[in-house]
Amino acid sequence: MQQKLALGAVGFFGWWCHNPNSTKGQFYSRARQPTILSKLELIYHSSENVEARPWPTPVDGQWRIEYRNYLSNPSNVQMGPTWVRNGALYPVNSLCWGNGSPLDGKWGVWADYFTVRMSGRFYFEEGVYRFRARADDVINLYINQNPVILDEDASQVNEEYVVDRYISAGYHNVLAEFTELTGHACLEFSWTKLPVPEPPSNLRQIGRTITSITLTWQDNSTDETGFYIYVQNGNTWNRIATLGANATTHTITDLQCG
Ligand SMILES: [Ca+2]
Ligand SMILES: [Ca+2]
Repeated sequence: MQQKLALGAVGFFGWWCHNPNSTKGQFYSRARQPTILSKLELIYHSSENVEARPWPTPVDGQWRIEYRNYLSNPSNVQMGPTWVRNGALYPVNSLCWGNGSPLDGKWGVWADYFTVRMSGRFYFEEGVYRFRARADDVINLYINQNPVILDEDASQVNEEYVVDRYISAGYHNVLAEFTELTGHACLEFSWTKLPVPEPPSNLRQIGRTITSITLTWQDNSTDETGFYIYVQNGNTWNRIATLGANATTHTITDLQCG
């Protein structure tokens, strides 16, 4: 159920701090004097007034975007979200706020020292994906809580990070955490599924001794990073060699007559 609050200009200039474990929300005025508002959990700002409404629950395939302030240093305590919404980023996975506060402060964060936490559960086909990210100031990207990109040097802005990562088929939790320090604020990140290289063909034996065989094959791909050689033992395939790109021959040694 929605509640309309007659906070007017006071609400417009303030920001909200919400404790997710509490049924109370805290409103901070410009002077940072908290006023406890009972049973006010979830907040939405518009240009004319302030409404309380449930923050949306996460939806598969959508970003959940949370804005937060923090106090002058990333290591300091972050405040609760000032604004939460579900949906697409706009433009896709790319946001720039310039030097001012996002949406002139109507999302409750300052021009400096704020974070944007973007999380979602997205479906991936099996494959190798190329993740890219850059930010002014910091972007960290996680898949299933495992770091994919860690932008640990906040003094370097807008450097591009590119990481290739195998992703199994199914839903995976993606988390992108952006941190703005001062000045201009901008971030972009994306992922694309890399094409699968054309498989080799015409595998054949071209030499042998009593303990070895030499194999060759036709290399049909121009975008491979290498070749794996597997040997079948019963129902199990064991990888016995890793070769570089464009390899077309390999000698398997230490064989025993059986
Ligand atoms: Ca900045
Ligand atoms: Ca090749």
